[in-house]
Amino acid sequence: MMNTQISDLNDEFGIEGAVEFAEGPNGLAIANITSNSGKASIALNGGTVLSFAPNGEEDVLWVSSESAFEEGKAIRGGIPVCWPWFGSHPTDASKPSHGFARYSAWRVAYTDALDDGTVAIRLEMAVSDEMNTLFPYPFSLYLDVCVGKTLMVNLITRNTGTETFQITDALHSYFSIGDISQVTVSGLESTQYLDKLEKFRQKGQDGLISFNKEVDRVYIDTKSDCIIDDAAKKRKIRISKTGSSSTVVWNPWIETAAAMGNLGDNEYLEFLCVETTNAGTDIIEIKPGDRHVLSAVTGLE
Ligand code: TA6
Repeated sequence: MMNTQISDLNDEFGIEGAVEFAEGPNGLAIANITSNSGKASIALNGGTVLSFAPNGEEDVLWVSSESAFEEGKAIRGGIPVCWPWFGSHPTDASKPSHGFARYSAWRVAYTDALDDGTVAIRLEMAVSDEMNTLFPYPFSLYLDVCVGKTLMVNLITRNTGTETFQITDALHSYFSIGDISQVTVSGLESTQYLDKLEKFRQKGQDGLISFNKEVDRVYIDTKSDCIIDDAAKKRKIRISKTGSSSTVVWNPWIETAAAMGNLGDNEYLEFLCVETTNAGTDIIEIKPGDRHVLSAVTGLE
C-alpha cells in the first residue's frame, strides 16, 4: 500500500480524533477508530476487524503473532469475514475454504462520528472477476462497524441480480483469553450441535462448554447471547447477535494448532472463537432486491 493511498483515504474519509488511516504490517491499510468509549482497528484486506477495546480495557480480540499480513491472504485473528459460504463449499471442495471475502480487498464507503460519541465506518467488498467464477450471482457486500463501549459488526449481503441465491456466512471472531483451560462459554446449554470432529454428527450440549481438547462445533437453532467467562483474565465477554440461528465454537487445541499455518504452537491457549454464523443447517436464501444482515455486538460485562 502506497503512502499516497493512505493520504487519499485520510483526505476523503479521515475524521480528526475519530478515524485515521495508517499503514499496518507489510503496508496493509488500516482504519484506526477512536470513539468516546472504545477503540478499534480494521484492515481493509479482508474487511478484517483486528482489535477492539473499551476505554481502560485490554483488547477483546486476538490476532496471531504468526499471522500473514499480506494483500490477498486471510489474517489469522480478529474477525475474518467468511462469505459466501462457511467452511467447505457445499458442492465443490476445490473452492476456497470459508469463501473469498476474508482475503479480498475492501474499500471504504463512508465514515461518521455520531452525536452519541460512537464512530461508524462502512466498508464494501470490491467485486472482481475471480469472484464471479466462484459465486456467479450479482451482489453487494458491506461491513458496517460501529465502535463505542461495545463493538457492533453488521455483514450485509444484498442480492442485486434477478435470481434467488443462497449463502452461509460468519463473523469468525477470535477472542483474547488468558488460558483456554480456565474458560467456560454459557448461552448454549441444552442446544444441539454438529460436531465437525465426528463428521458433523449431531449431539446435545450438556451444561456450560469447557475446553480440555479440540472443539469444533456448529450449534444449531440458537439465537442466544453467549458469554465467555475467562477466569484467568477475570473478565466476561458477551456476544449478542441477530440474523443468525447458529453459533460456531472453535479452539484447535495442541495438535491441530501445531499443524496449522499462521498459528504458533502454543497460541491455542490464548484465543477462543465464538462465531456469529449462518452455518450448518442455517442457510440463508436471498431473493432479488432483498438483503440479509448478520449482526454481532460484543462487549465486556
Ligand atoms: O470455524 C471453525 C473452523 O471452520 C475450523 O474448522 C477451523 O478449520 C477454523 O475454522 C479455521 O479455518 P481456517 O480456514 O482459517 O484455517
